[in-house]
Amino acid sequence: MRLLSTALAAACLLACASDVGSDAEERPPNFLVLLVDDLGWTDLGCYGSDFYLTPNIDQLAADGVRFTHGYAACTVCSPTRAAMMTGLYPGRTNVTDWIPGHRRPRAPLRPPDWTMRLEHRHTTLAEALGAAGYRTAHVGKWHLMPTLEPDVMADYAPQHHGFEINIAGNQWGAPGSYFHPYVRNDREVYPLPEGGSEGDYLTDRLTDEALAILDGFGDEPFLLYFPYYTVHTPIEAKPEDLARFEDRVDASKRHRNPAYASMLAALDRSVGRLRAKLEELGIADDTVIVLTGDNGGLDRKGPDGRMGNPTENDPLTACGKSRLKSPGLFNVR
Ligand SMILES: [Ca+2]
Repeated sequence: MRLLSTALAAACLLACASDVGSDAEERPPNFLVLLVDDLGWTDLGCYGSDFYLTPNIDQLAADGVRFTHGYAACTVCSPTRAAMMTGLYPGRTNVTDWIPGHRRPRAPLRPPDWTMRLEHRHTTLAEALGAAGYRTAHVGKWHLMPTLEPDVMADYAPQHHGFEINIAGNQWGAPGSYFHPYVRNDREVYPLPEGGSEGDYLTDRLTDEALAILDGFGDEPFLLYFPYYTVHTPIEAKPEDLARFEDRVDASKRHRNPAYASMLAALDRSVGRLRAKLEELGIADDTVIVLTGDNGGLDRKGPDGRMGNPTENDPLTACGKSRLKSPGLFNVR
């Protein structure tokens, strides 16, 4: 498994994109890029969780490389996603806060003049690989569209940034619900092919879509960018997973949120299914898999210093933890 600086990861892939096709006899590698939303640095078994169970991701780590000193490009969603797509740090894309951003009139530092969308002047990973003959697909959370400019918002969707297929990529940073039909208040998961029924779980559904895309790509080289909505709020678990973890909660441990553990279990099953599909298609050895997080775990402590909701990042700081945080700045603790 490869956990590394998001900007560095994108830069590496863009470098690969410039090389592919130079040797007609050599098959260019596929890229499966898995971005987990709000994944904490100790939230995987292979990174030391004492509660969450992630056997498939642990196996990926055992089969690959762990990057133990990598850092996300920013403390919130959109800047890191722009970095993933361009290989540029947030200061270069000017996407320095989540879209549409914080409003903190009493913050001690004035926010920079930042861009609430991924501008088209940047070359994205999908555009670079598409130009090199790759099939390209986006499945999951995009969060790089200008929500405050509804007339042009759709012009910044994944399909206008180089992806030939877009499933579920839109302006929202979180689903309305993880359960079918995935809607709450004004938030919905779109575009999404019709189908599904009550009880269906979003992580499973998006994985189904990703597997179908892999089937459709056949022998062609591909970039499948799968930025999961999970494990971002709302913290919603499948009942069967929740029952499995509720009995294991131990207040003395670092991690002890059974619903969050259940969301990680669903994520882990997704990774297992994707790897199984690559094996089934005979392309596992031709596919580079990158798994990383976008900004660390959501970690809000209560007044007693104990974990509030939903995970724990100590001894590192986390998004939402410091009152001094300002757009474009890393947390000050
Ligand atoms: Ca995030």
